[in-house]
Amino acid sequence: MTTSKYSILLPTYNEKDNLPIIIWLICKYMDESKFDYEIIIIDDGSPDKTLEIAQELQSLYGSNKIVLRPRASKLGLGSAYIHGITHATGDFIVIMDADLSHHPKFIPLFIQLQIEQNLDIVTGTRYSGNGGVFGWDFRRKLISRGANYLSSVLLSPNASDLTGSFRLYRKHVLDKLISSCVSKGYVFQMEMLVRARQFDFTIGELPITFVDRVYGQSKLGGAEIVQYVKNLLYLFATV
Ligand SMILES: Nc1nc2c(ncn2[C@@H]2O[C@H](COP(=O)(O)OP(=O)(O)OP(=O)(O)O)[C@@H](O)[C@H]2O)c(=O)[nH]1
Ligand SMILES: [Mg+2]
Repeated sequence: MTTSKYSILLPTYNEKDNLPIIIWLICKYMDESKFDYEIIIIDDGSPDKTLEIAQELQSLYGSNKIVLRPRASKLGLGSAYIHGITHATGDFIVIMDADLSHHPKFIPLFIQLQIEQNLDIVTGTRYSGNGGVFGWDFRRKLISRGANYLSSVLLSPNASDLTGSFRLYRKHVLDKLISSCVSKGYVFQMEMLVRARQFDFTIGELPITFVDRVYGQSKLGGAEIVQYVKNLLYLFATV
């Protein structure tokens, strides 16, 4: 049994319907496997009042389990992670989406794999083994596959799912990666793995099933795709 503590970062923007379910699931799976953990919710002033729900959940589960680190306005996902990490007290950080696309049942499996192989990073992959994507239309699948294909051609990394964001990091490894990453937006996740290879950090992959967000609106549009490709080319040219 490990004595490590795990800080689970949940960035939220308009996730009031998903939050109670994801918190319940995280606690269920983490309590069952007896790992020490905290959940850090970083809400960016969601107009749907996600923060109020988070406060109710905190009084229900306790402030040692649920830590609130809200910000006043929507400052973006990348900086939400950084903000969360500065408040994390764990030896390991788990990063996941709060929209139920990432099932908490995988977290103990990430942890087991990390322990077995003494890894620096474990990354969920939708594109190898039993991994997969459910609920996406053809367009969305094509974009994700295309983004992964393009980046694997340009960057030839050692991972099959570069754009996924369900991962476990050793704390000091994540600190180092974040301080060396330059990109924002969707490409950020990819740059983290590319830099990890540069620094010779060890990476393990765990096949995950990814389901489309349960409640709320998707915001992936043309502008995000254009930005992704621009950032990717920048990385290609500089890394
Ligand atoms: N704190 C914070 N969280 C954010 C921000 N943007 C997105 N999120 C959260 O980050 C996670 C991932 O964002 P998503 O909107 O699910 O992004 P996606 O999975 O690419 O797209 P869809 O699920 O199709 O909408 C979710 O938990 C969001 O609520 C932000 O600016 N600030
Ligand atoms: Mg999502």
